[in-house]
Amino acid sequence: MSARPTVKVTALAAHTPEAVRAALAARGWDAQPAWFAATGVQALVVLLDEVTEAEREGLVRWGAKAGADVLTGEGWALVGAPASRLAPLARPDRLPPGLERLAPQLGHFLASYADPPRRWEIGGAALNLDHPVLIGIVNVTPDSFSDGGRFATVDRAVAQAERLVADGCELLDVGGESTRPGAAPVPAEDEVGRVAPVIEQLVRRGLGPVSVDTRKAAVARAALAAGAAVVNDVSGLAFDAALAGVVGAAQAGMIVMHMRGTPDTMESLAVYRHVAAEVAAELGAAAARAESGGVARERIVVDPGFGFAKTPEQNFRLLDELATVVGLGYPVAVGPSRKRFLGAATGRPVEDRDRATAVACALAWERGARLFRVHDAGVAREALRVAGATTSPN
Ligand code: PMM
Repeated sequence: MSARPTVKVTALAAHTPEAVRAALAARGWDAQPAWFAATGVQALVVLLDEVTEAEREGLVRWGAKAGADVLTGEGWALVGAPASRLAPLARPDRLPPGLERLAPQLGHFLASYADPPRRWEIGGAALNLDHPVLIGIVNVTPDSFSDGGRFATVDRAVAQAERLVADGCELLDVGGESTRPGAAPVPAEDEVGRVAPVIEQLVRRGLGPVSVDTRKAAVARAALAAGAAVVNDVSGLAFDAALAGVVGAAQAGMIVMHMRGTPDTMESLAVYRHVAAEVAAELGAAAARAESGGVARERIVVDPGFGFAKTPEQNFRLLDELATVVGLGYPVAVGPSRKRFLGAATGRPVEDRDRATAVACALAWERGARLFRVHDAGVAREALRVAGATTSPN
């Protein structure tokens, strides 16, 4: 009797469905069923807050039957299971009795997990998100923290924009107010005077689409009139409640960024028990403010706001746990470019942080970010080309 070959064990990569898809495809499965099966066995962990005692008990009973891990405490439950096991919890017709309140939110999360947004609608156009999208920074502030004053004239701003576009940027973000800690506020008229002539020139020369980095409705209105297609609000609609209405009426795109307080007060507000979960919750609320203010969902991108009301350690936790922000279901932009936390890790001064920026961008791409706001696009583009090449086209 011939000996049987020993059973072979292969550890598949579990951080994306790709390895399971490839294993099934190699064994003759068609592409589509292989992909659906692979996303189904993908392990997910969701944290549910504000659950009642009865819901906790219901979840524990369901978990025991369904083979899901359920950890609970006062008011919360953490559920770990393959996506296919979690799916019934999102379906009102298949939910165990007593767990009805879970369905809408879970359904929303599972739907965007299975089918993430692939396009971002901006003013008059759409950006395709199937590859890393670079947003080039054109600062026209006299005091921006990393390139203060250098592009303060229209000609210089145009020259910088031309370089960024040549290096692959698909959107140019023009800002006229520094948001570094303790920066002096700029009156709206001064901000308009800085950004509007630059935006006009960029659009006229076909360097657009252009975004305006502002917290103020009056500045956004003037920038949109000058041809901007996106408003990038670092305050997440906390500074000027009228901003969403302006963006909505213009049918422009909007970046809603997370921060706490204002540039003056934010450093004292960098206190979190679980930074990624709290940033995602606050950012979700800000995006909901944008939607209820009139900005269509497909026009919204969210940004965790690296460096805004976060310590270096919190920025790194947030970068590692970026999938929590991606789980909100909006496309995610990140702006780690040249920031202090990168200096904390590398010991490099602000003018020598483009390599660190590129690495942070690649890590963020792997965790689901799609848009990258950078001062210098050259190295970031290379890093993102490599990172992008590891991701399957699904
Ligand atoms: N960072 C700064 C300014 N605007 N906007 C978005 N969406 N995300 C950011 O991280 C961000 C931003 C501060 O950096 P800068 O002064 O170098 O532009």
